[in-house]
Amino acid sequence: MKNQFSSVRDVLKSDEDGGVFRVHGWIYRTRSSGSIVFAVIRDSTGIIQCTVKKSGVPEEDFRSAERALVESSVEVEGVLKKDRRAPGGYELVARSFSVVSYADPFPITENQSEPFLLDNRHLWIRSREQAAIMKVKETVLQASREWFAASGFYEVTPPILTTNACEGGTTLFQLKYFDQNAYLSQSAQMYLEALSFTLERVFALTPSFRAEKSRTPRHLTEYWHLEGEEAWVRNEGNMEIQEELVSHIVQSVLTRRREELEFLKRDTAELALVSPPFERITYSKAIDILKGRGRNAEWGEDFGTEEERIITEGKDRPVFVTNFPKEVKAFYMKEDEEDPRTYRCADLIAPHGFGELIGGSERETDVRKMMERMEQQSIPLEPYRWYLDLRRFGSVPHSGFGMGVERVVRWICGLEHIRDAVPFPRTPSRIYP
Ligand code: NSS
Repeated sequence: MKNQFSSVRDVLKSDEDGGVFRVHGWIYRTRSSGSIVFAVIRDSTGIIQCTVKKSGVPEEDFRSAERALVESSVEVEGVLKKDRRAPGGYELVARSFSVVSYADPFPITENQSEPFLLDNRHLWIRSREQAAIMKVKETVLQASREWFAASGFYEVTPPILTTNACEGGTTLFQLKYFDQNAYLSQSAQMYLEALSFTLERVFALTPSFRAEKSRTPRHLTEYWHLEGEEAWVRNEGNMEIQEELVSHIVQSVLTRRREELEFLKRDTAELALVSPPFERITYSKAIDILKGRGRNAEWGEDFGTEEERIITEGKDRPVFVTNFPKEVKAFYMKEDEEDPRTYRCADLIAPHGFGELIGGSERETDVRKMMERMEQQSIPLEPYRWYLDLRRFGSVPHSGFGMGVERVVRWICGLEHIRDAVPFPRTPSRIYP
């Protein structure tokens, strides 16, 4: 008899028919029929069916089991018994059953509306689907950190409160910083550039904020941003880093989170193919593809979801689109001397409409070119004085990228909406709970 509590996974894995185990968790499902209660118990590792028989437990325990509603927290001691019909192939025949805390009637039942579920997100995150997604996300983050560490990157901690807009003034959340105006960070990039001239290869995982009113299945107003910056690396090297990172993430999820992907009904055959190199096509070529498919695409326009879907049609892994026109990208990118209408940049686009996972570029090192562009675009110089300084004190070629963690989780899990890739989504219409 084991004194301590075992996880549901360990109990099921033990394969110890007749063994005595104690588990604690929450009631996932329950039904009773006279002298027997079937309570399925959930913990962080899985679910197990507990059979509580009137004749098998103290009288008081049986009454507790009958009374306890879904999501009550419980402790059960029982004998493990093979049962093909039970989830996991075993049930726990209770010897004792005690309730830690009785739950009120649980508001979440089957077939509820999306707004209702989002209002009750603090409870909805207990669902097995949400648990599976959060576990995949944990692996995405862990695998990223592993890859960066193995590739000579330092993890650093840039600020979130800033006075400069990295990705343009239209999507800034402004706040009062005592008697100054400040913003929530859109990207750590500029600080990472500064840090890359100390540590050469740096990365950071930070929340990023975009005051985008776009209600799409791929936009959040607060998301987790994984960004890398590398001194002495040009755009091509930057893409190599990204394809290796993304491949390591995908392969790690495939080996460590197979069960979760199966639960989410994700077809993994295609993910298994994700390995370097990823295809690279220029923006101009992408425009030709779009035109070839009968799409009204003009050189100089940015791509939306539909364009990205068409460009990646028939592809089984993400594709880099390089050399975007200057007018659709930010002022800090490096001009491509071979095609000065464009920057040395790349967006990484996932197939099947999952869209842009990463935005990256080589950075402009010529302070004059940068200031000219800022002037043309009416960007005030003062907040960027420190950023321009980086070009004045031993600048070197450098590049970097930002990966939307929820975009990647959405793609890997095959989720319809990005909000399910984050436990408490923030969108234009939602900041509760
Ligand atoms: O605007 S980005 O394309 N690029 C940057 O912010 C660079 N300053 C990053 C860098 O070079 N260090 O955003 C990067 C990624 C983009 O590809 C998406 O995957 C994700 O950030 N992203 C978002 N995810 C969720 N919701 C929203 N609104 C969002 N915006 C960008």
